Amino acid sequence: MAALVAIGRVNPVLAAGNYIPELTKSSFGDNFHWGVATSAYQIEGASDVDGKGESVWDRFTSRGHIKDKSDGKIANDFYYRYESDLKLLKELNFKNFRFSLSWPRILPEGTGTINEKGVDYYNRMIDECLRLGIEPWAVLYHWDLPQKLEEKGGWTNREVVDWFAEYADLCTRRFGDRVKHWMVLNEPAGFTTLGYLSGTHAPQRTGIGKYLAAVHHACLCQAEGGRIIRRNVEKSHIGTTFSCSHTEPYKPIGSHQRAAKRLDVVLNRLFIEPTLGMGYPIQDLPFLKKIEKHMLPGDEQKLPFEFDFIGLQNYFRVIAKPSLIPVIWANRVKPDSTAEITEMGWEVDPEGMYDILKQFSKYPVKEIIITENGAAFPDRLVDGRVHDPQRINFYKRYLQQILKAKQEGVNVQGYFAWTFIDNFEWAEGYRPRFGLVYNDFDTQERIVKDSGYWFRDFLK
Ligand code: GBH
Repeated sequence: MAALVAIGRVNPVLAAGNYIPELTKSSFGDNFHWGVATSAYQIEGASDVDGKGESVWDRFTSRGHIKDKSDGKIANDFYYRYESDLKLLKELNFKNFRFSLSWPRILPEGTGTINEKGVDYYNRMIDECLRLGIEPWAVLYHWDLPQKLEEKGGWTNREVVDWFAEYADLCTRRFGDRVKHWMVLNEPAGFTTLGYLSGTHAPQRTGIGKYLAAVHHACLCQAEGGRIIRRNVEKSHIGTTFSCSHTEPYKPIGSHQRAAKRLDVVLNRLFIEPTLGMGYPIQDLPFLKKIEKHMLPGDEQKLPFEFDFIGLQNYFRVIAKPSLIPVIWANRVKPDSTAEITEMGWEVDPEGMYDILKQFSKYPVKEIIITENGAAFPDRLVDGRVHDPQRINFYKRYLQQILKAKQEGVNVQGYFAWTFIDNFEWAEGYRPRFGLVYNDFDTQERIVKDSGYWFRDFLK
């Protein structure tokens, strides 16, 4: 805690004696949704079988952009192993499974011809969930855009709104009789920033103009996707997910506070505020005015949608200081040497989860669900076991902060651990392991980590 104080964390909770509630499943309530989250490209494998089309991630990985030169061709082989994996999920006492639908598996060209074998796979997987008493939670888009669409401009082309509408319509018609929980996008801040600005992710086509176009089109799809689900799915429970990080100034002085505020705009506010009918937060980051160049008359009315829940995904806080380069809204300060960090270099900061929940609860949203939270640590398989006390500790502390926020009136109704099984961690490859279950990538053997057993007992 000393390290946090040293970098100027202003936390009234700590000042007030840092009350931490006792962690029990029942204190979250009987209707609380406990689950794990996954995504198609990260676990399915089968990247070019049964008619699946190429995605931007197939292309990106084939160019050797991944740290360990790997790709998602096999990943966890979940496409073929979903039955035993879902059985294992049930044994760990999770009742909810979050997965994403792979757009190019369903529509290989992005639009037009339907790949029935891909649809079949999801039908079988969804049916297996239901047979086991596991609730399926589907995400329409978790970053694997069909390569064919990227070749037409991808998220920077406004036509993506029509392409996405066709895809969303198809998915909800085919699966909506059985899937009731839907999420439109996974972390639009993630795929727009990493894919079209920093270029660390696919499709690595970067520039401020491309980024802003992608942001606006993602916001249009977010709302349009919601409307399509509502139209096609009876008794639906509709959400979308946002990454978020509690943002603090490095020093308690004006320039740092302003930097933190700018970073807060791009990390936390940019995608939710248009959905709520508040428009883009241009006032607090004037540079965003350039987004208007990508807007057509009537767009403002198309941006809002009343979601049943918003999914928040929180991993770390962000500390900001000003940047000397005008186009960069702020610099991020790396955690210092005394901070507790994960294998991703992310700071373990449970209180940041509490802070961000408090921040988002000020918006008029019906319900919040933590749709991702978790950590990578350097796990080792020793004598058939994986002892990961750091991860157990991580989960306990983050869950305590969620519970605390909930007890103070924040309407959090679910929690999804990221993630079920060690998988393809995007640009990092297979090294950072986030799973509750260890994966031996040579044999595809699944070994439940101590943290997996911890959840099993906690959820009993
Ligand atoms: C999630 O992203 C992903 O949904 C999931 O697929 C992934 O495996 C998991 O986390 C673990 O990494 O910081 O300005 O670049 C979480 C990481 C945090 C990345 C927020 C994007 C926002 C844009 N994301 N970040 S920025």
